[in-house]
Amino acid sequence: MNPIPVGVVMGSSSDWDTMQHAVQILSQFGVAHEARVVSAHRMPDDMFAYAEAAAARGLKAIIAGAGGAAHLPGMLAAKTVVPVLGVPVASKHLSGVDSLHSIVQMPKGVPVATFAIGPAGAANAALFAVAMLANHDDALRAKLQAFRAEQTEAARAMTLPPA
Ligand code: RP5
Repeated sequence: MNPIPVGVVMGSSSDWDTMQHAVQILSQFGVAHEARVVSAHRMPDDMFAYAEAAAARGLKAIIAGAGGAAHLPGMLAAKTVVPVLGVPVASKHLSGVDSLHSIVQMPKGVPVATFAIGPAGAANAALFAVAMLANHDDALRAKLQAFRAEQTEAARAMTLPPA
């Protein structure tokens, strides 16, 4: 069986509304993936185990979403050299600015590629993972180019209501 190239993890099932947008993109591009809850604070041993096994399991990218004190992406990155793509989930009280700062402000030497707060960030993290895999997969690159071309055509076809 081929290894799964992309893991999608999140701190809580409450992050799914946001993170499902990453999973939808991966499904759309036919990229095999797994999705699971791996909480940094509530199940830290599982988080370390996931990170420690990631490279040997064949994961090429980990998309990690979390909200509030969003330590999951950074702590995964601390334990694996598999690229971690961080998605700040919008939080109840601070609207995800807390999540963004928690994920983006990594110390020099342990990078997390950080995306926008919310669904756009989740979708873009998945598109970025697709682009990484497409470096070694011509068919996937063609799909990505077609996706971008469709987007361009959709934007060109946009009309505005009369003023
Ligand atoms: C974080 O705490 C999760 O990533 C989630 O965004 C946030 C709230 O979690 P729940 O209390 O909804 O489970 O760890």
